[in-house]
Amino acid sequence: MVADPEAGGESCFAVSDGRFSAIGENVPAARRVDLGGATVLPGLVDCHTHLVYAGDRCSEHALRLGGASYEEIARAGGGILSTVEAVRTATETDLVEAALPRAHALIREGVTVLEIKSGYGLDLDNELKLLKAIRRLGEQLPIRVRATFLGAHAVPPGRTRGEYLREVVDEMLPIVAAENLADAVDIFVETIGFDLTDLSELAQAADRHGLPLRVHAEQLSAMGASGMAARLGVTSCDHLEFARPDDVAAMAECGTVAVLLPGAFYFLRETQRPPVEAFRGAGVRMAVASDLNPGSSPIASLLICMHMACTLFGLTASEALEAVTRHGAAAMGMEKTAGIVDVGRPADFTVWDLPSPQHLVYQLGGLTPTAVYAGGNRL
Ligand code: DI6
Ligand code: FE
Repeated sequence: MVADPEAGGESCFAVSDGRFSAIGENVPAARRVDLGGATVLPGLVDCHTHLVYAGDRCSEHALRLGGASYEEIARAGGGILSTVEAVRTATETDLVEAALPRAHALIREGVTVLEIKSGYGLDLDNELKLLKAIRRLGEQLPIRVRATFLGAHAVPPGRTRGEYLREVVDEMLPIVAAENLADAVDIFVETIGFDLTDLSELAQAADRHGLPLRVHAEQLSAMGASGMAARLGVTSCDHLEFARPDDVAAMAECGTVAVLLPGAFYFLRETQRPPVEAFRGAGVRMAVASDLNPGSSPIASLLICMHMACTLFGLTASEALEAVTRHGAAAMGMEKTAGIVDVGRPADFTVWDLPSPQHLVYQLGGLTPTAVYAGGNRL
């Protein structure tokens, strides 16, 4: 492949057996593709989505436009629980079919690694159904899909928090792990979700099953979950609008990735921004993801979220690009296998007819790569 002879960077790279095999000036190749001076970037990584769900929450959006808050709707039995009802009546095939167009929208923008969480089942059978749907998407889509078990997303009706967490830890997680249905575990720590004791219990359980933990932390209030989670060894803390200086310090010390989700911030019309300046100053790696879900971020576009990370949160263009490539990969513990063009890595890359990568966060809407390659194959 001949990439960008004028740009002063590497101008050629070779792909063999689905991996980058050489990068340089004049690499040998059996077949050459001239990319005509286009900009080549790594395949994009969307490291935080909930894109397998049924139904929609359009009427809730109308309520929120009329002044109701996300928490008020959740406490009145709407919110996540209304999607849970829709998921429980859907079949695994319904879920796969509903998710496919959303996944394809991301792939068209250049996403080649996609994380998807469960969390709308909230009982054993329905959480397994979601995770199996995610595994099926992984088989059907031409990109890498990673599944995260988010049984601890909300407390189902009629149960106490403690009771339900026991079920997640003692009944669901062992089966999820034994059937290899998840690559990571996640928990929503929030006043309308789970607390710090639950976080520490789930961390121990995930560890026993050899699964990495991630955490939804500090989205709507400051609970200190991100600092504690960092010390517990999670790979990423996600959301983080209310993270405090001691949380940032703990994440810096422990090498935890901060996953910023500007789509949810925008859609919920939040005003408290994550402490980007502090993350930058402390050297915390920042990722950006779509959080694609029906309630707080019905946004099937990682490029729009990158744009919002710049305009709403103050990331620079190059920070936003790293956020959806290397750092997105790191948030999933995939820093060795995704998010960068390097010899030996899977040949996931995107080709753009743009003067520079900065244009990705300049134009809003209507941008697509001219080609997307995953594992060396053109999609
Ligand atoms: N935080 C979020 O933004 C999503 N989950 C979470 O814990 C929202 C999920 C939803 O509202 O359906
Ligand atoms: Fe989320």
